[in-house]
Amino acid sequence: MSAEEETVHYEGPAGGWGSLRGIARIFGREWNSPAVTRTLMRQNKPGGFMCVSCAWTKPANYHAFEFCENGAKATLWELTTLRCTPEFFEKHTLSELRTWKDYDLEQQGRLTHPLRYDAQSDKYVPCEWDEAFAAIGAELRHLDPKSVIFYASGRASLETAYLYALFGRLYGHNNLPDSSNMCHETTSVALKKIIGASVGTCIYEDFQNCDAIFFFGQNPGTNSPRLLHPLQDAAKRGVKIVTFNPVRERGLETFVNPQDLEEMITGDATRISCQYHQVKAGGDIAALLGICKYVLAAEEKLWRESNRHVLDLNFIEAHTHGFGEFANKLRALTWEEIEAESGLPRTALEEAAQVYIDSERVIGIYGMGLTQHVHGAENIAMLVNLLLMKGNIGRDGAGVSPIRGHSNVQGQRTVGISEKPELVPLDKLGKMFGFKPPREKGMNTVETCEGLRAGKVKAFIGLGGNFVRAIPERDEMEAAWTKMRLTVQIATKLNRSHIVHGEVAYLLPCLGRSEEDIQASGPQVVTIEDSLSCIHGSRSTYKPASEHLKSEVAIVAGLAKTTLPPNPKVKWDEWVDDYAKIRDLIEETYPEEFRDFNARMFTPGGFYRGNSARERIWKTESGKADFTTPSMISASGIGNAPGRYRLITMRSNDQFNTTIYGNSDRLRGIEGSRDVLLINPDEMRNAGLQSGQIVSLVSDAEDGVHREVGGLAVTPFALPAGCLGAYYPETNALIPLWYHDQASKTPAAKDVPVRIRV
Ligand SMILES: Nc1nc2c(c(=O)[nH]1)N[C@H]1C(S)=C(S)[C@@H](COP(=O)(O)OP(=O)(O)OC[C@H]3O[C@@H](n4cnc5c(=O)[nH]c(N)nc54)[C@H](O)[C@@H]3O)O[C@H]1N2
Ligand SMILES: Nc1nc2c(c(=O)[nH]1)N[C@H]1C(S)=C(S)[C@@H](COP(=O)(O)OP(=O)(O)OC[C@H]3O[C@@H](n4cnc5c(=O)[nH]c(N)nc54)[C@H](O)[C@@H]3O)O[C@H]1N2
Ligand SMILES: [Mo]
Repeated sequence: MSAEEETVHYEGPAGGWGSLRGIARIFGREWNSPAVTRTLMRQNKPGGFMCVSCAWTKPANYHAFEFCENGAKATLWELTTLRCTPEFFEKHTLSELRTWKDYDLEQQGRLTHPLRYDAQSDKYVPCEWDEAFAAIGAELRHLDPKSVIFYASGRASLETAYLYALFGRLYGHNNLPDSSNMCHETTSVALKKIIGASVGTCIYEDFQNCDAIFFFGQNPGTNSPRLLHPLQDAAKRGVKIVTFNPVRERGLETFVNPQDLEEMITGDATRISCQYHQVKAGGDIAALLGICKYVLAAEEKLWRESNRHVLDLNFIEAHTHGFGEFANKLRALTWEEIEAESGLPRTALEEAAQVYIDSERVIGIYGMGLTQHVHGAENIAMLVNLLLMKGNIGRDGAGVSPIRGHSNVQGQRTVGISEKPELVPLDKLGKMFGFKPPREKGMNTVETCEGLRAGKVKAFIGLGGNFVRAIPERDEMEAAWTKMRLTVQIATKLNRSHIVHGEVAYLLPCLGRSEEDIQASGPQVVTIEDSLSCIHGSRSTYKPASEHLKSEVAIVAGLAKTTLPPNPKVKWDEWVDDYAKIRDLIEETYPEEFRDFNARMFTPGGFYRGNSARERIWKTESGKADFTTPSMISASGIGNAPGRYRLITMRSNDQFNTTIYGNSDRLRGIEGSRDVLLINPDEMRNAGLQSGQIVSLVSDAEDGVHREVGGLAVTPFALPAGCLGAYYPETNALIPLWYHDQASKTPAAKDVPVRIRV
């Protein structure tokens, strides 16, 4: 049997009929209603509503259906007809609900009423909004603001995010962690340090003008399917897409555009990647060092032989810092070291390097495969090193392009949600609202968990998200969570973070972005920022799930009003009545980025907020773009040991983070269960395991802590030697809290040290 036949895999292309069947299987009838169809047709178009799924850009030249399989799933999940009412909570205690699976909790549908935890019955009971706001305000007034966390998941609008951050600072802290602390914080820290801009430098046109794309650790087929459109166009133009990923992801292999009738009928799939390198998890620093080493050798050879250059020496001279040291490192490294750590042969890396040498304009794309590592920042720095060698930043058709996760996660940071006070215009806020903003650094996600452990965190407000499910070290954290005095969750659907709770607990149901939001001045618009730094207005006319829901803006304002003393410059009611006034505040705070905000928010394709690195203005310490010489060759935080594997925690095609839509991971051929352990067939045999055998994973982090996740079915899958795959969030109990990127504290979820226990 060939290795291919032996493993679980999927033969069809990404997209195609499978994607339509994928939607129909989950939503059946629901997806046929005229109101739902109308809403989907307006998704991601100017004047319509912006998808709640991923952050990929919404181009001006949109398709008839500018939504994808997973965007449609996310919208339909929000527009479901199922309701999670007070009657449901009357029937179930929270102790009982804690034994439920994530899927079954969310499957109850949309939350309809504000709820208060009643300790006597161990149930959530309905309450009035005013009662909830008053009680929460009273609790917050009694607590030390420094002991309170205001978490945000990256979905809430710019308007909500701005007010939420303002509320936090008026209250007296910078404790504003965000889902991005588990995601692209590595990007924000690394890019800021080396190119002086914390976000990607590419715009949409770059994808139309590039000659090659180097693609690291991002899975567009599942996580940003609309990115497959420009990738397909690029591949058809002959752009060379060179991919590095331990998993052979279908979306990076072949794609049939479900929007293209002819392709759908003929089944003509486009090949996406021209080279696919199954790098070992944590092996990207080594792989990139190998590529850079070959490029440098090619430069030295060409110069010797014909006095010409491979590198852009003018750019390196005028715009960068640290090249000499980096070049010395490349010369000193041996190919043996590079091959051992990357898991790739020298010839494969040379082949990739040759594409880089031959291409005039190159884009580097990446996702969680680079950011979620102990040396994630060095992963990103190495990709930037490669790009800098030929001046591929700040030029048309070139640049670095991190693919963001949540639909407005980048924007929330832009408008002030940050635990890092130095990134926020505090003086300006102080003047605008007549107060002294707190200067002390706030807690990020990992620090919040450390604070919980130490008993320093007394209250947690969650603006969306599912914190206890998303974080590492789950078992210890869930226990610590219940020691808090107050937990408040603002949410659309029931999840684990609502039923693990503090002494006083409230669950506040909000409108989703796909629903109509009417306030005193009429229907409201909200705005978001996408992965390419374009700002879009979003408006929906869909009838809300319940008449008792409030908008996130109204909930944040409601909480702030009962918590803070009156301040004539802070006009919560006026802002809730008309969100255009909040946009005016955003413009006043960030005049360069948000000029004429209200007038420009429906610009087709969004309006671009600009990027200094794209203009080759380097706001770094050296005043230039920095070459980084990594002191390590592996992104892994812990050495190799016999029996130790690197566990990759993965997303399936049927989930959005902790929201599980179903048990199909179609594009990987895994059906029916998420409780699987993916392993290379040779490795499986070497470990004496059999396909289908049920095993446990135990932590091998050498810190004496027992962490275990059991009930996993061994599944042969084409992974590099030494790597395992299993799903997030089920396996989060295996990630030590201390195991995170050194620069940004992003948990290292893509290389978790484990052993298999039979
Ligand atoms: N449908 C759907 N869409 C989503 C989400 C979702 O859960 N479902 N989540 C949203 C969010 S918040 C985010 S952040 C993004 C996440 O989107 P991605 O960035 O794509 O995140 P992952 O799927 O976790 O992992 C990305 C890829 O990294 C690869 N990988 C793992 N380890 C390594 C490594 O060491 N090196 C390399 N080169 N590759 C590696 C994995 O095989 C995988 O293909 O998607 C967003 N969009
Ligand atoms: N092991 C491992 N752990 C990971 C990751 C990984 O790859 N591996 N990925 C990390 C990443 S990239 C991220 S971003 C985090 C995700 O962490 P979070 O962002 O905290 O989690 P989500 O699962 O996206 O949150 C889902 C919940 O959000 C609520 N919700 C949905 N829509 C709305 C809305 O419009 N408003 C409000 N207020 N609430 C809403 C619903 O109640 C839903 O249950 O997980 C991280 N954790
Ligand atoms: Mo994310």
